[in-house]
Amino acid sequence: MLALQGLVDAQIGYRRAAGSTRASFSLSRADGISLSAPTMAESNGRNANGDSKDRTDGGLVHLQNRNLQSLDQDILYHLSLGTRSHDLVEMFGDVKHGIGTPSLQILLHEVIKLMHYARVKDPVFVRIGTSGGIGVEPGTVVVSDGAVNELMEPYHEQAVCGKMVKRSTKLNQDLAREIRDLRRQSDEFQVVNAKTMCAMDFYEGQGRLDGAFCYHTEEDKVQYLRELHKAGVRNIEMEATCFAAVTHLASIRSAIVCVTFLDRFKGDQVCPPKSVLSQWEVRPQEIVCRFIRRHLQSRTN
Ligand code: R2B
Ligand code: URA
Repeated sequence: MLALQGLVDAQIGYRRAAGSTRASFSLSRADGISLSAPTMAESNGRNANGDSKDRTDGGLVHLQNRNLQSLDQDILYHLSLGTRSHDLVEMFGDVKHGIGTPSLQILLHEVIKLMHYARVKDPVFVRIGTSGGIGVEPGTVVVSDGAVNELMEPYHEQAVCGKMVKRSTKLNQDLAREIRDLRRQSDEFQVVNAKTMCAMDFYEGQGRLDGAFCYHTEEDKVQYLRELHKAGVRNIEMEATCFAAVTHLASIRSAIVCVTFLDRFKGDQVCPPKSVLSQWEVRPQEIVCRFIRRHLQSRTN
């Protein structure tokens, strides 16, 4: 039997709010957030551990990153908000995200147990989602043939009872190739096999310069992206190592299929309009549907 678990960016617990496809908001006054240029300029020199004496001013939150000053607008991608497109002073976001390895790992534990109790045979798990590309055309679908951590190691690390446990992130190469080959000539996008880097954070952890803090330089970022590219990495997301390691541990065949939303060599912000992102977002689903169809057909023939 074939069971497919499509994990769309592990967005567990999302509720849809009007006008938002990614998160839910309850709106009220934004009286705790400020982006004051002088404070950012002053505070950029602070040490990266966050050891500053007083980072608030009458309760206002200051952003310690002067890079933000040069942005035309700051797109808060996960919140579907922008500093120009929305009146943030009028809005306050109470956001419920399920992004990253911790929430995914909980889900995988329970889905794997479910497979066992339901007596499912030979399941295939596929994670589908979005990612940032490295040196590939935005909109490209990357079918991972390896998953590495931020240090480019093929492991998922986790503390268990106070001891670090390293688990291999080996992915099934035949499955990765089979899914890549499902691209049709008529598809307006490329489908490639490559390594995927899994980060614990969207901003500093992915070398971005546009987080609320930034203590690295543009040169550090570019050098890091070049090293990743040289190691065969073509996209960055936030669940791959956990997904690969946990399914490998459970002897479940699995694949990771993610579309890229931007080329990180060219920037950090996810700029394409929502209509374009929505079209790109379904590409992994299209490819994976072809895979499901093919296997269902071969079972009925
Ligand atoms: C890709 O996109 C999400 C962050 O924007 C995260 O879940 C991931 O892996
Ligand atoms: N998801 C990520 O984790 N990184 C990106 O750059 C885009 C989507």
